[in-house]
Amino acid sequence: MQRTTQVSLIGAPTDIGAGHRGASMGPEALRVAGIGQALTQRGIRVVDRGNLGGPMNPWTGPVDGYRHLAEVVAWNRSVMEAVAAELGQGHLPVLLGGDHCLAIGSITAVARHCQATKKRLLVLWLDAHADYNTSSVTPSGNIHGMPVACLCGLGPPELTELGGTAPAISPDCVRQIGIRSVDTGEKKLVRDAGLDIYDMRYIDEIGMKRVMEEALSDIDENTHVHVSFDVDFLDPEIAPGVGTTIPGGPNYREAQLCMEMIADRGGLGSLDIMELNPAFDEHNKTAVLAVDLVESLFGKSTLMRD
Ligand SMILES: [Mn+2]
Repeated sequence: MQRTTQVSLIGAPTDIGAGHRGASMGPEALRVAGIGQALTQRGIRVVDRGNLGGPMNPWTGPVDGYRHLAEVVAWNRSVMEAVAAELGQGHLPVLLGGDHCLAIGSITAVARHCQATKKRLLVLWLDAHADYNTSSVTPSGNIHGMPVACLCGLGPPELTELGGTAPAISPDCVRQIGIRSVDTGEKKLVRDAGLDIYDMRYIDEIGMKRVMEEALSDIDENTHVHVSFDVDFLDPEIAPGVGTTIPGGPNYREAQLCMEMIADRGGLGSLDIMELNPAFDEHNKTAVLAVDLVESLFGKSTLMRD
């Protein structure tokens, strides 16, 4: 990003697509942890747009394989419109989630913006999960396990066609990093789609540095980089404040390096910070860590180099 680019914070306080209640408190926890001030201190102009509104969580079971589909659609439509409005003004939208189903709205907006401005889109999906479930293979019906599939055209038309036509994106513009939990039926879908997955086994084997070099290798000046940061990407030892903790994630240094290398490469155009769940957190420490990592994503080096 350019130093003069305005960052717009957009809160989406809902857990409509999640399997646990509480991600609805994520936006405020990120504000309490100082997300706005941290970016302002980096010399970035930050405007907090406040929170979007939407339907309450009815907390009902799945219908035809989906929980709360109508409410998920309503929230995603308002996220899509808010993100599109910021991009249209040349701002860098930062979506404060909220559960990860909202990435459907966010990335649909980003994809349409890239199409209109003839930019190439690269989505970096930092997550413990592939989020590539469909109604026929999902164990739970929770739509936060489905956003990547929906964006790639697999899912209910209300979500796959949120931006008008499906698919919103092609699987080959997605790089998934940190993956360590893929459901049985989901594995086949992920393979069939040819998703580019840098799982924890691969990170263990070759290290975060080489993983990020590979994942970022084809970024050029015309690339819009969208980072969709699910806080459960991080190891639960350092980030307990999420609903779906999976052991064996990146540690503090690996996560910092990941963010720093994205920053070094340039091209960041939009960001989601998702699934932070204060109900599971300890004195807001996961929110503080997320803010720390976002600072690195915006160019604050933890090393003695600047
Ligand atoms: Mn996720």
